[in-house]
Amino acid sequence: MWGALILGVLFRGALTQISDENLGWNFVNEYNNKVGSLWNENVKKSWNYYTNLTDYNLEVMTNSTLQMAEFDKEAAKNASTFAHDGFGNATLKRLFKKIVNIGFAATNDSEQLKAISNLEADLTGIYSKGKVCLESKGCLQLEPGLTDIITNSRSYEELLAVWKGWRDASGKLMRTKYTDFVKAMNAAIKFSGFNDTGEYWRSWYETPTFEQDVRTLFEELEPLYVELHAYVRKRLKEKYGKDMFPETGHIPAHLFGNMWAQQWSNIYDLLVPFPGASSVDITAKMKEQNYNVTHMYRVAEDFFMSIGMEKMTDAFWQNSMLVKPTDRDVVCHASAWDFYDENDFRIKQCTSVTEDQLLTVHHEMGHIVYFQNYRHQPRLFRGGANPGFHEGMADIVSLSFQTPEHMKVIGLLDEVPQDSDSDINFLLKMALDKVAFLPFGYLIDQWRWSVFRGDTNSSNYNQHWWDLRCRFQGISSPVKRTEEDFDPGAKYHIPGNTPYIRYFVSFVVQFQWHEALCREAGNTRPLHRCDIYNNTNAGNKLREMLRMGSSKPWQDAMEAITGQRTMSAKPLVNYFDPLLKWLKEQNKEENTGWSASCPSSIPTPSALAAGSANLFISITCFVLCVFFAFFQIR
Ligand code: BJ2
Ligand code: ZN
Repeated sequence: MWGALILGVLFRGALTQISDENLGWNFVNEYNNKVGSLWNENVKKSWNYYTNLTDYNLEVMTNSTLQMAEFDKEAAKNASTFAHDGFGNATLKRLFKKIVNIGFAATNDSEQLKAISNLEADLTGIYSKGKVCLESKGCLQLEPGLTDIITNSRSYEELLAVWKGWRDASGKLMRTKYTDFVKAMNAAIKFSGFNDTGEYWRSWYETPTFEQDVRTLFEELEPLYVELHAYVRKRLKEKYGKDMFPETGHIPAHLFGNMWAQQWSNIYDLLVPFPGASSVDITAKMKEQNYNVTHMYRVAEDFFMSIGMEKMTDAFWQNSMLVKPTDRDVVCHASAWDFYDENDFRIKQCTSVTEDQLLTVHHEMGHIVYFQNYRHQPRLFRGGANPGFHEGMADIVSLSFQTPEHMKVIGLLDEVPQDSDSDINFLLKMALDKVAFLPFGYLIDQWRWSVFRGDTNSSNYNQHWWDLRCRFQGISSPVKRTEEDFDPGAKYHIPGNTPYIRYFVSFVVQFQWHEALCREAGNTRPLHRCDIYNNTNAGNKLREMLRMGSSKPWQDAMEAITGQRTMSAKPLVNYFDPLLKWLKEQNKEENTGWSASCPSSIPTPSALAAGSANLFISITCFVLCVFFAFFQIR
């Protein structure tokens, strides 16, 4: 299938490995040309499934994935006829390395691959079709219905019903399939020489000390999180009553305005440090100004263009799915798609008009801007410098966009406040997203790596999940959990099989980049008030990194933007320094921190306790009545 070039290559390769780099270049060029239409077809078929969850679309997608795996295997075999390890040209060597490392496709058992593809799609389907039926509001999906309630309700019981309902409707149905999924992936990845799937995922970071490096970063950031946690706990106790909180210091997981307690800014109204000072309700402002979905995407596009990035292509506007269709099941979880033809880039999002969603629009468009910037690269290099870089790029704009300065520019704030109380208000709001996320971003793959290693299995999936949630986030389940439940499955990236440590990396590096770009922009304000909007110097600096795609090790990409070659937690710590001082002051009387293990008993809300007491009384009455009636009759 590779034509004369490969035949020649194979013939000579059978005798001795080829060291001629010119032949190597011919090989990778031919690979690049062939892979274009194959990847394009495969992405189209995945898109068709994700935007219309039918069995037929699933079958078409799976067939295409299997076909691609065949191609990968053949290409890897042919590439190994080259002595590529000895190539002098680093780019050529890197391209060969990518052709040879084919991950799961290396398996000799196509049934395994089929199982992986089908299970991933099945699990994603369960997540995306999940519904919770509530007495008061009918049956709701995660987006927008359940999310609306979790975001806006301030009733302990209602939040609890939605929190538990979602876990019953999603994760709980995935247990067996997930166990099979792990088994199939681990079996297949052995053919690529990895001990387990976690080791394979970590290899994308090309850093032998990666696991230790992220641990060190996390530990550097933990003191900041602990202070935020203590402050939030104090305020939530005031709202919901002390007796709702376990003695261990954990916070019940359903009270954060977010289904997974991963980002907490939706409960900012309960936590605002200085109610008299400036703070805006962006969602309310957006509604007041009649924002619609298209306008949200235009606002994001305008930001990227203001720093010198290209506009979205016509294909983007024609092909994207920006609102939730009403006539079919789709995967609502927002995502960005590269079709590898240099023109077709799409976002799939069930967009509603809220502040959270406006940030997600910027996030997904950030991915698209990365795609656009590396589209001139060979297809094998069309990826982030590492997965954390793609996510960092997706979020970088959020640090400028949310400043009061920028809110004023786009008309969502009337006056830019200059007083220190308003500044603390703003920093707390940012911390509720950017600091609260850190332990969550860290722990998801701690759980998955442990599952892939075999240290955690189906007999303790949920136990280990909650051990990590309690230990790192300091949150606990508001209702009893058992191994009947599978709470990891209630978070998209577990059924969707998207590695998660990338987001932890992103939340660290985005502050490094923000600092570097603000320096480039000649910013004189504190880092948290810097807005790079309209600054093409900052944009050019960012582009230097984006253009590289994955053609160089990530350390080179980091150097292009920051001048340093390592990840560092310092810029994030510096950014929040004024808030940390303020939080410490607030927490003077508090016992900060929490027990390493989960609470052994769960406080029960009085209404629910009253509910169960009533039920007990009713049953007792019923039994007594039957008893007396029986004797009466006799
Ligand atoms: C909302 C966002 C992901 C993302 C989607 C789904 C999984 C991968 C992609 C990739 C991008 C790429 C998301 C945002 C921050 C925290 C996290 C969360 N959706 N993905 N194709 N986020 O990263 O955009 O679009 O690399 O090509 O999941 O937990 O919400
Ligand atoms: Zn992303």
